[in-house]
Amino acid sequence: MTLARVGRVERTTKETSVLVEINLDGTGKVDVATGVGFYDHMLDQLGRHGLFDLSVKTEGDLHIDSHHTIEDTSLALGAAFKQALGDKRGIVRFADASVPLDESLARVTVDLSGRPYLVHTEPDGMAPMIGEYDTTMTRHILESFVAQAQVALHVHVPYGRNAHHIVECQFKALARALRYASEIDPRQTGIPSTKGAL
Ligand SMILES: [Mn+2]
Repeated sequence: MTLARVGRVERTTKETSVLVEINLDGTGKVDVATGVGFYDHMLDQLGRHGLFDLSVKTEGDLHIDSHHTIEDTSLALGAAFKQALGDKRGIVRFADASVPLDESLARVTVDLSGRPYLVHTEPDGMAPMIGEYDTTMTRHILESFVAQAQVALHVHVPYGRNAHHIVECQFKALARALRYASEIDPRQTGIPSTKGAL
């Protein structure tokens, strides 16, 4: 009997209150409300294309700006993802995914390594805002996720023009890469590391 691969993280500070629940073996059922419309749209992509069941509820200090709300949600999401992976027995571990969105392309490579590392590139000269979403937050979201999920993550957008497309293809490719890397490999009976631990 395998344990359910679920994570639940509550994170409360003076700036935000976040609750994230994730089931890695879900069907892409998503219920997200952060108060930042475009970010909700991105988390929706993450759940649907990752085939995770994902619930995110954040109440943040949006009267200041959306920074804390976005960052703290990503920290909690990373922590919940790590919790859901458990000891990583039987997982695929490494994966990559390329996803185009019209004129933009994202390439994401991940190692569920236990070590946080982010490499991120995207085109210069992006529009600064998408609705209430500051486009410089994409890297901050990835940094925050990586720090808590403890994964090595490489995200590249070699080309793209529309800011909405550039950001959205990154979340879609991230979803796919996380899904493939976290899937159970039927031939993998142990923890996929020569160290014996991840
Ligand atoms: Mn910050």
